[in-house]
Order: sequence, then structure tokens, then C-alpha cells
Amino acid sequence: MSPDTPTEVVSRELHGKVLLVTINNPPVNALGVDVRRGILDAIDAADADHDVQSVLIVGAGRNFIAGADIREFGKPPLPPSLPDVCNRIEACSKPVVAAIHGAALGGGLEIALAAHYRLAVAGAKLGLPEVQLGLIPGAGGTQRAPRLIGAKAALDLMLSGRHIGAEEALTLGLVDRLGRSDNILAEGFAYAQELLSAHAPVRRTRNADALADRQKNQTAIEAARADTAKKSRGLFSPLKIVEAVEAALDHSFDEGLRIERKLFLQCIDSPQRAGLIHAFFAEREVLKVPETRNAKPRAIERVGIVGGGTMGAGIAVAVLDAGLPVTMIERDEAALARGRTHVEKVYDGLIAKGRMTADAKAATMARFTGSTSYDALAQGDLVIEAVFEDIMVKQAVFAELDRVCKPGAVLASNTSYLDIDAIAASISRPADVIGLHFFSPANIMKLLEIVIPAKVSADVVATAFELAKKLRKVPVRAGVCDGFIGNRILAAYRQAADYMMEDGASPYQIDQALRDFGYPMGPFQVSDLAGGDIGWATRKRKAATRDPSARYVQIADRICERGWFGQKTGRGYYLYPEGARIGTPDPEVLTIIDAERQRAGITPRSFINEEIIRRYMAAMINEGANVVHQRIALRPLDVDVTFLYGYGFPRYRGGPMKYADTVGLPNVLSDIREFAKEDPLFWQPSPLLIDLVERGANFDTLNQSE
Ligand code: 3H9
Repeated sequence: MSPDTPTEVVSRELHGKVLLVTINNPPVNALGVDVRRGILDAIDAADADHDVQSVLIVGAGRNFIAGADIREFGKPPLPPSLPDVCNRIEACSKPVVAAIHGAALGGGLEIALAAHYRLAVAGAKLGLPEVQLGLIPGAGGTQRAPRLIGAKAALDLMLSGRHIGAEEALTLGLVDRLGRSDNILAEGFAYAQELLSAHAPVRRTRNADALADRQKNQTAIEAARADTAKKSRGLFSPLKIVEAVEAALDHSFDEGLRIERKLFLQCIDSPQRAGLIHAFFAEREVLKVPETRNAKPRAIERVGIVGGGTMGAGIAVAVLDAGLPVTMIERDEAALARGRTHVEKVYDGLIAKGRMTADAKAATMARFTGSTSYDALAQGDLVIEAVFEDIMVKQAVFAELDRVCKPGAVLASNTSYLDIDAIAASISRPADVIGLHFFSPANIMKLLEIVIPAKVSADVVATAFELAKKLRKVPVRAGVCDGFIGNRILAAYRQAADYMMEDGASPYQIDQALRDFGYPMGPFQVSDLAGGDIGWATRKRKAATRDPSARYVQIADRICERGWFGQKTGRGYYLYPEGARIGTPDPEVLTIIDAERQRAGITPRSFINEEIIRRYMAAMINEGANVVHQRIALRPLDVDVTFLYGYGFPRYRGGPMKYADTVGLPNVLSDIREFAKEDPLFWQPSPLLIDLVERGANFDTLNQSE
């Protein structure tokens, strides 16, 4: 039993007649080139060694194997390829057993599928999530999985990308056996030993027969194709998955592998792959901020929420859903009752949809208490203020929190644009004050902007990031400015949209252009959904400080003056007859727009959709660059994650800054300079954009250098 470690990341050790092959490539045993080489060598060694009668593959640490090393995609491939490694495992002349704990995803599951026998223990997560990265399984997964579990189940796994547990994997036939304990080594050896004693043969998945019923499998493929064409708007890889599975039905295994390879490489070359993989890493990188490097989060066991309106109640639900108790403060009993009703309404909605039981609601609401006295917050570890958006009102709340909260309590404001430094400066403990900007509906939207005032202490920042994790939110660090990252950039591109509307594009054309770009909704649909009165109030508030020389489009004001605030009033930019959720264009709105064009002395011109996108994106990217330049966002990727999780930016484009890199910063800058000829005040190129273009760099170089 002598340990023999040809490569560091794959070790092999003979235990009796079983060669134990351990993948040890932290953090998640991704299949980088050294791992691929190590596995290949191990199988060669097993075949060559008479003492070896079977092979057991396990992962060290918390996972079996998380898949191909995503960082290698887009770089020149290094041999051996993963398909070759899988084929080599399958060709082994001695039975190969894969013992799975933790993640066996993508290429990790493909390694297991190439083995001859599979065991999984409780807590295992199996899946083929390549679709989420703009890919198809590319190491035999599209050929082996259907042969093992049939086209329908295999397509479901590959098209959804979902992770399944050990039990479901057993039911599907993806694994042969469940381990009784979570001791993966003991379970793996016991299984390998049992197979040896039973003289179990080498059993290759390429010969499995779940595709034998051709008619049934063809029907499943057709159904998946129809469903995918309908659902996967603009996505490239889902239909390639269907095509690859069809090849499994129509061709020999080897020909199927060739087709899979061809389709996989098409996906690798697609900009969607680059966008989705950027999104994968960006949402992990946003967690890395300077303040959390050395600071320990404070304990959060009790949470207070001031304000029971839409935001306060949504935040309360998010906190309750994380298993924490909530104390809600309102100014009187009636307001408190309304706050409680807002919270209960969310759970009642879930019960009505069959997604929650009455008992579960009761158990959750048992953690909810309300009070009209701030004193009830005395023991709170974290208090989130979600009252009316007015600095005086907020400062009054913070004065109360300063009075009642225990030392060390984190005091957070949910303001979406107010100066948190001014709020912090107004109390005796500015180091405890932070911004937690939730997005509506707060229990659903994933984004949480964590706004960092000048005096906040690092452990308060660390606590906010820890809270985001507990609430299953995606946190993005933002500096203090009007609108922080998201709403500040939103203001810029919304203005560009309004200009185009006044210049000749209809709101319906603009919305359509953005839906075609990949947004679920266009900006005017969003405005109708959110309620036009919100923007109207902001415009009125800012009217006094608006630059008189800046162009101001009044169309939205004319619409709001009629009381047309969008869906909730039955009309806004669109008509919503009888509570319809999808609006229809309104000829009266077009008449209002025409009148406004005349008033402003504008002769309308036509826009093609491509120009709409160029202007909209140029405004977004330029303000994004300013936000990075002024250190409001740490890196361009923080802007990307903000827009992916808070503003519906199509994930497969990676976010606005990634998109800018894709179209090329010189192109974006030349567009801005072109547009500036009409309106130099609005279209001022960001100094960062100019600098990057001059240096021949792009936004991603800034992501790397942090
Ligand atoms: C594929 O397999 C293609 C094949 O079909 C064909 C090939 C020919 N590679 O998420 P975490 C990093 S496509 C490189 O925070 P968790 C991650 O960036 C692949 N790095 O941990 C992070 O780094 P850092 C299909 C990876 O415990 C660290 O590991 N597979 C990879 O919350 C920890 O990650 C997938 O799509 C990777 N494959 O969750 C699975 N995976 O510490 C992707 C992770 O520097 N991975 N990293 O920030 C996951 O879903 C989760 O990471 C997992 C663990 C569930 C495994």
C-alpha cells in the first residue's frame, strides 16, 4: 500500500485490490489540465498493474468534482481533453467505481458517467449545469446521460441545469447505489469490494439501453425542442443540447460524441458563453471587498425594521425567511396592523399557490412582533430603517435608534439615494451606520447594495455581507452618491430613452428594442409597473436644482398629470384594460408625445432599433464608467452584478461593462462623441472611458487589477 503521487492533484494508492484515485484540487476539484493528466495516468496505471482489480475514484474535501475548470475556457486547449479522459475511464479493462459526495457537476458528473458503477451519499449534488454557462455538456454527457436515463430525464437535467440529490439520482438511474453513511471512503471501498466479490463485469454506459424505445425518446426530444424554442429567449446553447441528444438517438456513440464536440465548440466560441462565465465569476468576486478582508462580522440574532410600508414589509419577509426574528416599528397601531398585513399577504399568496402550508406560515409569523415604541428595539443586533424617503424623517428615526439601541447594534438605512454620511453624522455612533439598499419587492429581488459611509467600521461592513448571505441576496458594495450604483446609472439611460422618445421613437418601439436585446421588459413597461408617480415625485423634488441648460423631456409629467401612473391606475404609457398585466399601446399617449414634440420645436425622425440600443447602452456604459472612476463601484464587475440582479440586464451579455468590452470601448466612445454633437451637455465622455481607450485597455483589465 504505497502512496504514489504522479501529480499533486491526483493521488493513487493501492488498497488490497482496489486502486484508490483521489482528486485533490481545492477549492472544488475542478478538472484543470493537471487533474486530467493525473486521471489518465491513474487509469493507464490501473490497466497495466496486475495487482489492481478495480478502481475507485473519489474527491477530497467537500466535493467529488465541480466540473471542468471554467477558467480554462476561451484559452488554448491543453491535452488531454476531458472527453478523452472520460473515454479512457470507460475503456478501462477493470471495473471503475465513482463514489460521489458533494458536487458532481458538469464534467464531474461526466467523469462519473464514464465510470462503470456509481454510488452517491446523502448531500451529493449531481447535475449538468453547463447551460447556465452558455454551454452544453461536452465530455460525453449528452451521449451517456440519455443512454443511461432516457432522453426525457436527461434533457430535463441539461436544459434546467438543476442539481439533484442522491435519492433522485438513484430513482432516475443516474447512480446505482446510495451510501448509508456520509463516510465516502468507507462507502466507496465497501461497494468496490462487493462488486469484486460478485465478479461484477466492466459495464460501459455507452452500451446502456435507455434509448431503445425510439418512438418514446423521439417524442421527448420533440417536446423539449418545442418548449425550448418558446422559453429560452435569445439563448444559444439550449437548442444545441436538444440537437446533441437527438444525435444520441440517431447515431452511433462515437458519431454522437463527434457531434457533441462540434456543438460544444460552437458554444465555447459564442459571446454568450463569455458573458455567462463572466457573470459566474463576477457574482463571486463582488463578495471580495477590502473591509471584509480582516474584519469579523458581528452576531445577528435579532432584527428590527422601522417602517411597515411596501419596502419595510418586503425586508421583513426576507429576514423572516432567513429564520431570524423581526420586530417591526410603526408610528401607531393602525400603521402597524397594515405593516403586519403586508407581511401576511406575501405568505397568504404562497399558500394560495400551494407553495406554503398554513402551519409554516404560523411558525414564521411566530417570529414576527410589532411595536409602536422604539424601546422594543433595545436588544436588536441590527435595525433597518425603511421609512419615507426624506432626510429629516430619516434623521429623526436615527436619533431614536441612537437613544434606544444597545452598543454595537448595526444601524442600517434602506434609503435609495439620500446622503448616508449626513445620516451617520447626525448621531453619536457613525461607525455603526451603513446603507442596505434593497430592491422592490425586497423579498424577491436578489440585489442588495451595501452602501459604505465614510466613517463605518469594517466589522459593520462584514456584518452586512454576512446578512446578505443569510438572506440569499447578492451584495454589491457601493459608495455614497445620489442613487449609488444602480439608480444613478438608471437615471442616465432613462434620460437617453426619454430623449429618443421626444426625438421620434415611440415608447413601444424603445421597449420592443430592449426586449429584443434580452431584457424581460422595456423601460416604459418598467415605469408602468413601478408606478409613474414615484419618478414624478423625484423629478418635482429635483426641479429646483436641475441645470436650466440641460434638456428636460416633459412627456412623463404630462402623463402623470392625468393621473396615469401605470398598471395600478389602469393606464400609463400603456393601457391595462380590466387589470390586464400586459399593456397595449395607447393612441392618446402618442398624441401627448406629438404635442410635446411640437411644443419643444422638434421634428420627429425615425430610429432603427440598433440606434436605440446604441444610445441606451452608451448612456448606461458611460455613467457606469463614471461610477467606477469615482470609486462608487469598486470595479466594473460590481456594476455588472448590480444590473444583472437589480435591473433585468440579460445575463448572457454579462452586464453593461462586459457588454461594452464585447462591442469594443473605442466604438462606445466614438458613439458618445457622435451623439455629443447634438447635446454636448448630456453626452460627456467619462474620463475613465477616454483613458481606457487611449491605453488600449478595457473594463476587464480593471477587474483583474483589483
Ligand atoms: C463543464 O464541466 C464543461 C464540461 O461539460 C465539458 C468540458 C470539455 N472551475 O461557488 P463557490 C471556484 S462546465 C473553476 O464560492 P460553493 C469559484 O470561482 C462546469 N473554478 O463555492 C470560487 O473561487 P474563489 C460545470 C470554480 O461551495 C471557488 O471555486 N460546473 C469552478 O458555494 C468556490 O466556489 C459548474 O458549472 C469551476 N468549475 O459552491 C459548477 N467552480 O474562491 C460551478 C467553482 O476564487 N460551480 N469554482 O472565488 C458551482 O456551482 C459551485 O462552485 C459549487 C460550490 C456548487 C461547486
